[in-house]
Amino acid sequence: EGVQPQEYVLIKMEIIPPFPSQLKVLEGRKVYLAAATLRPETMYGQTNCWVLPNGKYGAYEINETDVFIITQRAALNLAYQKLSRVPEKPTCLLELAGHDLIGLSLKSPLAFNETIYSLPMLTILTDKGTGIVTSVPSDSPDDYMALQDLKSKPALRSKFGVKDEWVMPFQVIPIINIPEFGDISAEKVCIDLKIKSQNDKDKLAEAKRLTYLKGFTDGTMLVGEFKGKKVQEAKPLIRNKLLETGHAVTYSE
Ligand code: A2H
Repeated sequence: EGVQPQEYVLIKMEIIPPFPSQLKVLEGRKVYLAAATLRPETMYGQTNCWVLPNGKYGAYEINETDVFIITQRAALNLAYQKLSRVPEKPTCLLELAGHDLIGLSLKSPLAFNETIYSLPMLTILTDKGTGIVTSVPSDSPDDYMALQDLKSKPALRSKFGVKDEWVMPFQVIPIINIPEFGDISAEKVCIDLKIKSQNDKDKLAEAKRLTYLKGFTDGTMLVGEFKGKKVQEAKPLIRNKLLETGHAVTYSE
């Protein structure tokens, strides 16, 4: 972990009822997969959510109405940031494995896709964020490669019980132009660097380094309410809008 605290935006990805059997005890509540992001301005381009199949998660009461599915570690941190029903104490309604979360139907704020699905990503770290990641393959090399892996490898889909219709209809959506990399920067950089899979750690680190700073300094929004504005300008506006409308909360660690 860095010396500076990192402030994330937690995107509330709502589980659309009816809930599957392993989540039935939560039925009737507002239940969200809460995804930690540093790029709230990219939420238009969400194609799916990522969970770690072997990760441990829980359904935690955030207030009288909302339940977040996140790691225990994140729930404890949130409890000390005034985001728990009982002050400074996470209350877990249900323990879950990442496997239990694959294939949930979700509605996520700003996403052009009305319904998206939770899918397995093998490189999620359990000691960062909430252990839940939203996927924006146009602008995140990790997301682009993990989605490519699922699309191109039927054996990987079947290993995790992933149905074709949770993956195959979802195309990469151009949302930000970066002069050097075009309208789908993650795809361009992954192809240029000849990245083979989500496990190609060193090359992915280089791809992220190349796109991350440039996206912020040189990017222009192609879509949404702030279309035509620089990412630098749009980012805080979109962040604040997500927070004010109750579609997201902030989280530091
Ligand atoms: B970002 P940093 Cl479009 N394990 O959100 C692995 N990755 C995680 C994670 C975890 N436990 N928690 C969050 N993340 C991802 C969007 C995005 C992100 C775009 C482009 C780049 C990007 C959509 N995914 O991050 O190590 C989340 O993905 C590039 C760094 O704290 C989060 O933001 O700097 C980012 O990593 C946080 O990474």
